[in-house]
Amino acid sequence: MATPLEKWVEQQAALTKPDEIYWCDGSEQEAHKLIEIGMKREKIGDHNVFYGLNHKTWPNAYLHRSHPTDVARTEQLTFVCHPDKDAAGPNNNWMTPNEAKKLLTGLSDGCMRGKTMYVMPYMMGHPESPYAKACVQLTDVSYVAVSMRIMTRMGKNVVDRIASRSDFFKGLHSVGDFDPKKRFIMHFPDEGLVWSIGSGYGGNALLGKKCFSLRIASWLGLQQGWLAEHMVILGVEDPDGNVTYITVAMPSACGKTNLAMLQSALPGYKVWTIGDDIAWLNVGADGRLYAINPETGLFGVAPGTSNKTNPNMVSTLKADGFYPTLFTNAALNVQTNEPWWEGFDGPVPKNLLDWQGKPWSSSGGAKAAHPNSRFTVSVYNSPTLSDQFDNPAGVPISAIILGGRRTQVIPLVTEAFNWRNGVFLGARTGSETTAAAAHQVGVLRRDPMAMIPFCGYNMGDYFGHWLNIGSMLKYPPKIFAVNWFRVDEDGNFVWPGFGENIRVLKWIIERVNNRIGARQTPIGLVPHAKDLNLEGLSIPPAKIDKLLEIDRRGWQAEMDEVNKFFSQFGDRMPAEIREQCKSLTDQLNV
Ligand code: GTP
Ligand code: SPV
Ligand code: MN
Repeated sequence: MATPLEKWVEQQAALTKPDEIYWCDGSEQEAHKLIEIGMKREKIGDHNVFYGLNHKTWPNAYLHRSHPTDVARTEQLTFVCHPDKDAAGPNNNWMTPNEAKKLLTGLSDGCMRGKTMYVMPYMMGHPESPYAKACVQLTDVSYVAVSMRIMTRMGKNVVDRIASRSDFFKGLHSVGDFDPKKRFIMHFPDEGLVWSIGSGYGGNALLGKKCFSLRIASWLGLQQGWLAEHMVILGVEDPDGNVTYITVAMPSACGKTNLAMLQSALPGYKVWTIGDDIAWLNVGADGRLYAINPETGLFGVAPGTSNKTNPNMVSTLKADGFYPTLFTNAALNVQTNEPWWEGFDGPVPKNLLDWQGKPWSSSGGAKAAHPNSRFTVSVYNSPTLSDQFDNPAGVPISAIILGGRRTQVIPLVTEAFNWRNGVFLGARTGSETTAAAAHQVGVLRRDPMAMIPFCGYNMGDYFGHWLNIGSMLKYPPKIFAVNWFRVDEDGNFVWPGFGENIRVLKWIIERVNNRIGARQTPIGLVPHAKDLNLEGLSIPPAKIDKLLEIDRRGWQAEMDEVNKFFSQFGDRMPAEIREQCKSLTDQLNV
């Protein structure tokens, strides 16, 4: 008798019609076999897409080039298909499940002809964690199979675990013919199903990541009383050896990975990495909030990564680990067969191919590496990996940071008055858009809790859910906002960022431990300049004051935008958040 899993795979194969079906076992040999197949067989047009790199300097590393129209998440083609439109909310594209399935069935008919269908059983979360979820993704490209093996706990044992159950989470993925007009990333939250066609890139194709672990999981969390968030999880060790666990939400390409692996500029402090992108947060029996990272890999932004900004990441990328490391859409130094990107160490190499494999010259003004070029690397390669990474229970969280990329107005750091005010602080967050998604870069948009592209249901309900979680916590974490991205009149970043961000984390930890005071303002608590350790930095005091000032006019304009944003959600916006919004607007207007 076929199991529900086997039946489901058969049905998808009947629709997509692959030449072969291959069940992945997650072994080392298999990863190398899949890479070999990718290097030999996979093509876009008549170009190869997968290449070995110089294994003397970049052990076990490979370069992948995606289709030139397929270089970032496509939010406009991403749908959340609840039966009821209001359940999806104004923050999601929506279709009825029937309509969506009809469309996708048409596009998927025979889409794997001539290809292999890879069946990938994987866990999100440690298998022994009560919070872990068993999933199966199907795909027709080896790049996705190799990437999923780095990003998740993939293996045969997951099939045994699913056994005769039918409640595993399903993902059907095909690159189709890469036609952007036939590209859709569709979610069916009630069925635990993601169906994605036409894209082989990142969050569109690695369905365990944003699709399952945020959009579907956030919906599960709403039903079951937990939170799935776009957050880093890190431990900060102080000079006495005490470790404080913190989660940090920031929109895409706003500094999460860098923060998760921060190399402290202050002696005696050390950051331990648990996650760099996704946190599942559960209320523990002791009334504290516990975080696990469902992933096992880092899908990080390459440009800007160097020994100066993030030495721990360079070590991670160069480690000769068990899993291969993939670079996607980086430039290639043909002389040395090494990857390269803007902001990497040393002078710009002479003989570069750009991210599409064409000879590159700096004179054209175009970047050699795509601005959203990325690496996929195992978190187990990281020298900063926390000893709690595989703890099935997760780590207890003392502070939550909700950030964004803002060149103006938003202070370096702010503390909310309490959890409920923290929910408002997160809800009012905006950020300037980046190259992580296909849209205009540098435009200010509202991005509450960095979840606007990832919340799998109506965001009005989401704020209510955050308030409820707060009521379930006996020891709610303190909530903060940070902004590393203020610029001066010349457009230069005022705050040095990266390893220097430890100075802000130190202030936060001292606030968590009630060791220092803070200045009360209408928008929250901000540091007294004297409480920030700025030793060794050469920022003029006037600039620090600017980073901590309350720009009343700027805030008035900000609250106009926030009011407009909130009003879209009508009555689904909790009354309490609307009242806080009104009260802050009134205080700014006196
Ligand atoms: P996603 O993987 O898209 O979710 O991104 P992320 O939030 O993990 O962002 P990441 O850490 O990869 O950083 C994105 C870009 O911001 C890179 O080019 C970094 O060099 C830059 N960046 C990160 N931290 C800082 C900082 O503290 N200051 C400044 N100025 N830039 C930063
Ligand atoms: C993001 O865009 O937030 C990412 C990259 O982490 S992706 O996996 O493409 O979503
Ligand atoms: Mn992300």
